[in-house]
Amino acid sequence: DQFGIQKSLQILGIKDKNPGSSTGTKWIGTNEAFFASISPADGKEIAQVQMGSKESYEAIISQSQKAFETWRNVPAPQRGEIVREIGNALREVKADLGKLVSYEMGKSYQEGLGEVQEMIDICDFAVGLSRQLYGLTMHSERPGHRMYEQWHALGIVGIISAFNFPVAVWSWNAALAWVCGDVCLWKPSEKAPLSGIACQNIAAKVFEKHGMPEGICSLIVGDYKVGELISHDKRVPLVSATGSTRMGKLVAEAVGARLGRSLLELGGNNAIIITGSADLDMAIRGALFGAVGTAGQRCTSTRRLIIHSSVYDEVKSRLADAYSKLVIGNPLDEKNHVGPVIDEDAVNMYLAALKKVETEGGKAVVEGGVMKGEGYESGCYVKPAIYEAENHFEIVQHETFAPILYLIKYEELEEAIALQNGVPQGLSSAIMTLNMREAEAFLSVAGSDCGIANVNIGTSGAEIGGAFGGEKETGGGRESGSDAWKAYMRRQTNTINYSANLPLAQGIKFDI
Ligand code: UN1
Repeated sequence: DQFGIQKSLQILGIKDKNPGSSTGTKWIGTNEAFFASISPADGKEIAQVQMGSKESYEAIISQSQKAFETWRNVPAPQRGEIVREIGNALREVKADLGKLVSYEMGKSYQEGLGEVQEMIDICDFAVGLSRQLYGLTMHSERPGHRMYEQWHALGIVGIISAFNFPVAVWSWNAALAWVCGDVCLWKPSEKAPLSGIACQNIAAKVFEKHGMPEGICSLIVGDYKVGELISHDKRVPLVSATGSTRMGKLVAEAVGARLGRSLLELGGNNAIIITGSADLDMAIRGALFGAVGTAGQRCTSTRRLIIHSSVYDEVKSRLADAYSKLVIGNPLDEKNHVGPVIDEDAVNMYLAALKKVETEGGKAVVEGGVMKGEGYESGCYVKPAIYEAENHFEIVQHETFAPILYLIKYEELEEAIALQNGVPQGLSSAIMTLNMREAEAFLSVAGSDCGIANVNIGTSGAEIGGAFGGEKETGGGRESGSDAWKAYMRRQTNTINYSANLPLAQGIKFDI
């Protein structure tokens, strides 16, 4: 146990066999099977987790409904105080939780730490927000009348998160939802359930310490079937789902059919435009981290480089050179740059994509392949690949969750923007340029159509202070910073008459 995994598991309260359903500090056993969470780093079983069931789901929902009645009446700044303590508890275990995330999901230890930092940051943000859940006041058209709006808690928020950010995305939702007065039911990815259980242990302890009822933070481990329970359930007014566009459409359909709300953060197909005036040192570094960081498994990962013809050859050769220096290996070993993808299915999708890009006419700049030999026993380590391709290729239009980067050449900026926008997804985008006209054109209404558009920064690694999410097949949801909190509340418009008359709006006369 070279990296001290066992000690971290112990600190995080992970046992050999873990029930997967919880209302907080109470864990609920089911009749469902236990399954192993396998680390893609070394292929070893970390621990076992039990699937939730229809019964454990029902138990959680009824406890959550009760808890909501208490929690919504706790003043928002006091709710913020509890979220502050959750943030502090996360600070204490940052190294252990970062390690577990790295080991269970396969991202580098540095990125595991970064993910926990993102949780701490959103807790801080939510604490401030707990005193800033502002509504507007309006001037009434009627004398002796006052109008204003207020924001009320919604109820149970269902959070469905993906394996690639197994803890941070939950916290973006939960920290905001809690200060808004909602209670949360989380279905973590069944590909990284232990990271979820660790977070559940941390948050539940804080709620318990404050004498809060069970049911404010709940968790249920399961596959798409549990996801279906959540998305079809009228008792869950908001479902926040992160994952594939395919999954998001199913969630949106089910939630929409009952006129519930969904908040979707789905696939990206993110490009960096590298213009003729770009600082190429920065462009290469930005592209490199964006494309190979998290082994290409961020929804913000850089998948396409749209490069001006005047710098195309230079960018291509410098990238190939940088790729040749990448060290692939155990993500917990800090000398490695690239860890594994999540599982064998992901390896197969990567291989299928490589095959597809070749049949469509792509040309390899850096060849891919599966790593073999010592240190790669899990079978989940793949070589980051680069292909020259065309934007219209079916495979380029598609989000492959793996480190495959496509190079596309352009002549005019307008064309580059059209290529950048010419995919079904609309999450993140970037331009590398020192030319103010190019930068502003890219940011203008006729520029990038994405939810995130950056200048001289890569596509991934957004800060929590901004609203996170994207357009088109990315699903339109916004999480995290700015005014994303509004999605977790219901707005109520109030008109108050303090006059002795009852005039109707729009000057309507109605006398008897
Ligand atoms: C995701 O990949 O689902 O902007 C989230 C980023 C991270 C979050 C990514 N802060 O890359």
